[in-house]
Amino acid sequence: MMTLKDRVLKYLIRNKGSFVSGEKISESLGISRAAVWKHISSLRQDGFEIDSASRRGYMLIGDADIINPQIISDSLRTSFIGKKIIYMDSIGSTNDHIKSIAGGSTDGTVVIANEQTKGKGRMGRYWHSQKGDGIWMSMLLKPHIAPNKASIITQIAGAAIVKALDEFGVSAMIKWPNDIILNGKKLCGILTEMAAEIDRINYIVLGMGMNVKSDNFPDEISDIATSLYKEGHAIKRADIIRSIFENFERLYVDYIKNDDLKEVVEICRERSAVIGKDIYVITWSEKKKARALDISQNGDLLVEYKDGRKESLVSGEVSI
Ligand code: BT5
Repeated sequence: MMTLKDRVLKYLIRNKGSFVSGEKISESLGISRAAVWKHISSLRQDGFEIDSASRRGYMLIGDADIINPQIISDSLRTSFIGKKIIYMDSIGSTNDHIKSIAGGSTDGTVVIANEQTKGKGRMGRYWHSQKGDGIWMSMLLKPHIAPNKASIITQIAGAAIVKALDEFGVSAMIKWPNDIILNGKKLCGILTEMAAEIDRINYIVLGMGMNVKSDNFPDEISDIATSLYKEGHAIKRADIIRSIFENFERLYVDYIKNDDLKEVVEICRERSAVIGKDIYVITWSEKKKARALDISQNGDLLVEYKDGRKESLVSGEVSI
């Protein structure tokens, strides 16, 4: 349900750059002039730059770097990804939140938070998600594919993120399977979780965390993490989110509808941060030296160990 404040914002977005009178807004939305004024003040507090002039009314000038469902969906060109956006100022983890509402939510629903207090990485690791600094979001997916075909969704997300960043002149790399790297440091991490029966997926939660405006990181990650800001890019979070949704939907639909991974594999190969490099393959019990050879047609990482044995990794962890 769109709140009245959202409807006022939508009205201003539609008329961005020109004044609309308080009277016109109040008539169109069926609310009092006082209510219009109250919502405008509240939008200003959220960070929207709204000019006002007597007798002319209100004009939206800028939207700073605000993550707002209206701002994101206004020019979004997707058919289901991000069509429903739940925004929270602060939450434990967007992955956990979307899981708690997965049963009653539609395919493509997204939860976005301005801050996560218990952001999660893989295998119980943490994800630093400071307020206002990044994109912390999770998508709910309900594909009709076999559970063993789900791990590639992490690569699809990686390819979509790289493609989205390309649109803003940012050339990032993918460190298989779930890291997006910029200038050798981690810009973004992907956490894919699944609820399934033996032969049926109930749902998949695709979490993405991207450092956008972060200036300082905690000591333990300050050497390995970076942000768009630190690398000299000032891009609005809403614009990146929109582009991720659009690129992801295209690549994801190709896969679940047509079993077509061509573009994804091409991107993952071209932008791989590991192919041709000596890496370590990390398992619960050991850390084995290997050479990353290629990414297969279905997104697996092909490696060759010191003893000449080759392996095709479907998921897992590697370090450079
Ligand atoms: C990941 O795990 O890279 C997956 C991160 C997914 C985060 C998103 S945010 C929205 C959604 N909701 C969640 O709760 N999570 C998802 P992994 O490969 O395990 O990497 C975790 C490691 O990355 C940590 O152990 C740190 O070393 C490092 N790290 C933590 N926070 C970071 C950050 N903000 N930027 C770069 N590196 C970070």
